[in-house]
Amino acid sequence: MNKLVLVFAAALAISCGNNKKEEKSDMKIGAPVEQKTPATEVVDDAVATVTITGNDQMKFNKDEIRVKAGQKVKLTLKHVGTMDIKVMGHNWVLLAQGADVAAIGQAAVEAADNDYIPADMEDQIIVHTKMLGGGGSDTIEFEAPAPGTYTFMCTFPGHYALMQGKFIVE
Ligand SMILES: [Cu+2]
Repeated sequence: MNKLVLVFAAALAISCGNNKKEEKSDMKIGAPVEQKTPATEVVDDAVATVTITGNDQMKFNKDEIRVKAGQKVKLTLKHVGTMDIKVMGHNWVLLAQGADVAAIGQAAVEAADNDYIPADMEDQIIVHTKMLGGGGSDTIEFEAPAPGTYTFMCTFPGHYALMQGKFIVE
């Protein structure tokens, strides 16, 4: 099973190339920014390409992201506002199942010197982007974790109450 998936993934990677992926994601970027879009932009079976934005109103444009188990996730966070990183910084942090969102959000306040990632809680964090100010962008790649529902959040002080959502692995 796994071997077959790998062969399939390799074949797709060879046949699709990068051009097709970029065309598809550009089409999605053209969608209205303020609309909450639950969908994931699935490029092929092996890679889920996701773009999520944060703005000056302290909001992500998605409150749900869905990917499939075994997929590689290529996630881009864009800060579409103009405010400074010190005032309205945003990151995208994927938490392990069972992680305490409020505890991490509160601990992050003390972690300014570590990009607002509390070092002693990194075992509850699967992956994260860097912190961005207005106009910034960061892309991360990771393997989708085991099927289940995870929480994503922004750990900038005070943001997690509004800036969190569900990351669902099917
Ligand atoms: Cu934020």
